[in-house]
Amino acid sequence: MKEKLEQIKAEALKQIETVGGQSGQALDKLNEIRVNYLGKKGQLTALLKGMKDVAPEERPKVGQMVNDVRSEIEEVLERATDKMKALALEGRLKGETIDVTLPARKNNVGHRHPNTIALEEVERIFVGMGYEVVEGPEVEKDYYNFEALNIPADHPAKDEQDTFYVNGDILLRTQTSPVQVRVMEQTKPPIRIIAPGRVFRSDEVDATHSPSFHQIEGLVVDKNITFADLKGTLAQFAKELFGEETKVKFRPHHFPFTEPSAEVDVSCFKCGGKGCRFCKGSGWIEILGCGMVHPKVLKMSGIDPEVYSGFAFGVGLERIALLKYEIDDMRLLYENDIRFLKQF
Ligand code: 2NM
Repeated sequence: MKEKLEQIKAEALKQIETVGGQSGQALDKLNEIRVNYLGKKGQLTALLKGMKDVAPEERPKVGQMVNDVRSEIEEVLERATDKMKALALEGRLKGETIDVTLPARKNNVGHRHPNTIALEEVERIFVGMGYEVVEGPEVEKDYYNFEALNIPADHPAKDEQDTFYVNGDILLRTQTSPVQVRVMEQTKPPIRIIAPGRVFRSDEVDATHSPSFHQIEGLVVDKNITFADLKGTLAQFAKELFGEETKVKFRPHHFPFTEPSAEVDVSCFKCGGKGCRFCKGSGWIEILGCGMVHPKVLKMSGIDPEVYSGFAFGVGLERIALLKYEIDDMRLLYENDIRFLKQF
């Protein structure tokens, strides 16, 4: 019995020792050895079954010997298995070594949207003239969007078809002037602000319309502000935006919140005013609306029109972007087609 045990042990250890080669296969082989010697139908188990032939008083001693051999084989197997696993890991890590000399994968760097480029350009111009940039809520009270701007209940701009209502009193702002009303309520003049932001109108989508677009409105309130200040400011704005040669033309217009009011054209920056396809032959391009803030509007916001006066203007951001980058369809600004956006 004892000799048999020694023989099994020597055999097993030798087999374990000779396992090598490819690590995956080596691990399989080690498992095979485990099953062969230690498994349910293995050689040591078979030996234990032969215990009935051993004299009863010898059994504990023989049992102890079998267990010792089992432990030893187990231990050696475990060490061999660990070693093979370490070898396997080492091999895998070697295979995954990064070649730092390979050229890097090309990185696609994005850039600002043409709307944003145009917005930042307009902001830069007005901040340079001492204006502050202010923002306000896109969901507004009827009061700030219409009433405080002297837009009466029966004004066409209030038509259900043109305005998105949340309820009878709350709506999506149709312009950013409500931001300016809020500033007038809270600030003692002088006020010099621009209010850029998203506005909403219930318009069908086409090349020049969208239910959601962006506006930049300006407001100046102080003592002795005149139409001459408005004219000089917008003339300077046009020069900075479209070039030093740019001229401005003020055409009488009507807005409920300004009096007098005007629409402003700039000389065509493509043809210099001679007339071309870009300006549809007229030499002029319409860019914004403006006027002297209506005394009623100042008064409603707590500013005394006998002491203060002001001018205001509003310009569509998309209109500026379309003109500046010679884009002929506003929808391109919203589709986020990378082939389009890459061009700016
Ligand atoms: C425009 C045209 C003319 C305007 C008026 C005001 C306020 F709040 F002072 F009354 N903000 N913006 C205004 C004036 C806007 O957009 C075409």
